[in-house]
Amino acid sequence: MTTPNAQQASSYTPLDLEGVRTFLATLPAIAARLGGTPDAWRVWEVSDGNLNMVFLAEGPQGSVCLKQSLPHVRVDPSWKMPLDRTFFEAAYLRAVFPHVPDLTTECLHFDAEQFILIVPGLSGHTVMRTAMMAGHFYPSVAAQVGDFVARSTFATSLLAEPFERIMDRRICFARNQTLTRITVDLVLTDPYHDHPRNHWADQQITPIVDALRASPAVQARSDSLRLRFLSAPQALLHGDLHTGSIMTDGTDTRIIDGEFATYGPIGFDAGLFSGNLILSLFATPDRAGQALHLDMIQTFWTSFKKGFLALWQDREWAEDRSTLYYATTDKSTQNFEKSLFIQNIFQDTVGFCAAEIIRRTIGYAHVADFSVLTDPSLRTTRQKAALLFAKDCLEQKKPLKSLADFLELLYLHMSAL
Ligand code: SR1
Ligand code: MG
Repeated sequence: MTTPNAQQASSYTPLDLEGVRTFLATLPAIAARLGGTPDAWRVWEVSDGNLNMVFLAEGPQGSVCLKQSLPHVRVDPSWKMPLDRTFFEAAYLRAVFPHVPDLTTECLHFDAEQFILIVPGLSGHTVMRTAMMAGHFYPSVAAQVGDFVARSTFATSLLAEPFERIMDRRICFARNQTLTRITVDLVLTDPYHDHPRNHWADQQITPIVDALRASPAVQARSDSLRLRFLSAPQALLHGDLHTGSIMTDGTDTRIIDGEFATYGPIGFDAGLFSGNLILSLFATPDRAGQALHLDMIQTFWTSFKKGFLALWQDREWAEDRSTLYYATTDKSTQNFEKSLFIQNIFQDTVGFCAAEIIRRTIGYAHVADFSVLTDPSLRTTRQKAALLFAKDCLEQKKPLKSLADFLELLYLHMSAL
């Protein structure tokens, strides 16, 4: 796929409901998937995220989801933005779908003039965050997301492919600079400084914000996470793997919304997902629900690690060994190198998890999870606890070397609730 020049899309028009119907009718394969005649299709808007317009269309035979970029942030029209994000989402789906066909959606069509992406509709699925806010917690979904991160990142890393293919893909995704800038600013920079985009719900949170900003260890770690995000192109990342980017019916789970895709450290995807599980944990009123979250965090990491190492092992057994970067035949050296690699991903995961918790509580884009707590003082207590946990993760006064260390720290912060 050639990167489009978004500024040259002169015929671009944002679609309304009737425009969606007309557009879909011009695409024979999509019209056949929906079945019947266009006037019989039900078309409705389901835009939910911060950036784009999203529509569903349903016909007698099936459904599709149509996503169109706007020339600005959907929730803030004064924040202008180029249109090319749906191009990168389409490119992401084309790169990873062959490796995770059961865990994401296929790109059925991309229109480079209108910046429209079409994927199959997911009827019967609910956004994972919405499901969790309604009290449905799924360890099986956590295992599936771990598997998704393992398969999508391994397949697009130097461990799986010749460097020439990786470099070509990096060239493509290196152009996703608008959304990479959002991540660098909103996730990894703004919360650690005074910035007009930051906000938080209650003044009682302010002393923790001040403490975060006054902590040399937090400042140093956030600086190194920013550098790591931009300078460790280990694999093609989803780039925004929060629980709003996951749809599930409890059995079938699909990761959507890969518009932030870029090459980066694998722990970024793992960290964002873990961070969102932990935000949901702190927003969960009861101990039983919290315990299920601990299961999900553990299950996610275990599934990721097991899946990643299994793929690595399979790769070593493959006949073509010419692109193996860890090709020593000495088993114990190999195992040592692999454990170091996973340990590095774990350290990144802890750091990006903490960064996600912090930015979703005091940055520009918050999570809805805490709105289930109707008592404002309980909501503040829980948000403060989440922030203090994240602060400890960044400071690591006691090193977090393993999942057990990480869970022990989490447990400590939960027991204070
Ligand atoms: C202006 S975009 C704000 C946030 O929404 C997206 O989903 C990403 O998480 C981004 O950081
Ligand atoms: Mg999104």
